Amino acid sequence: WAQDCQVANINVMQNFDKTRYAGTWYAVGKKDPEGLFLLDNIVAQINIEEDGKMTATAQGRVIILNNWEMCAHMFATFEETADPAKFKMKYWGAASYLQTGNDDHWVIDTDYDNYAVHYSCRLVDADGTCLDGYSFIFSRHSTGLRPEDQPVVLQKKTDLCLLGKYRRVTHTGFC
Ligand code: ODT
Repeated sequence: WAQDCQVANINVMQNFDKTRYAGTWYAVGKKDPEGLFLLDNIVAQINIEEDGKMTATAQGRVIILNNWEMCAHMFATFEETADPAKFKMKYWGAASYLQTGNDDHWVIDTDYDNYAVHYSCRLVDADGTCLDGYSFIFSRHSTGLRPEDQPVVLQKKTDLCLLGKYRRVTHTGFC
């Protein structure tokens, strides 16, 4: 069996429960997209609104205009799709010069209490593989993944054809 790396064949979380996904997540690993935006100190807060819709806020260190370092405050709304683990995420910043966009937000795997593996392909190539995408490894703990979660996450990185493409996201208290 060979990995085909087709975006359409990526397995996402089964029976995804957004209410259990809610709360604070610390990014501990990230595979960057082209035109990287969030650098480190990335913390996301997922909320479930009274109407049941998922929203989020996030912050992270960014560098804009080449050398202006700041903490970006970002907002997002999520549109549900036929698959409960696949969302469309519309996002924007607290300031107009921050990034805006509409990305896929796929939950690949999570135990809800410790780790989550996120994936977003922005551009699917003609051969069905991802030409430009990003992925976050989230932890409930700012210190990183628990040792017992590391093999699970490693397997998911491999499944996503992104093994070796992640960098560690540090939390220094900048944001
Ligand atoms: O850093 C990059 O280059 C790619 C990331 C761009 C999207 C960042 C927008 C964050 C929107 C607000 C909050 C959402 C939280 C969701 C969790 C995961 C994705 C950031």
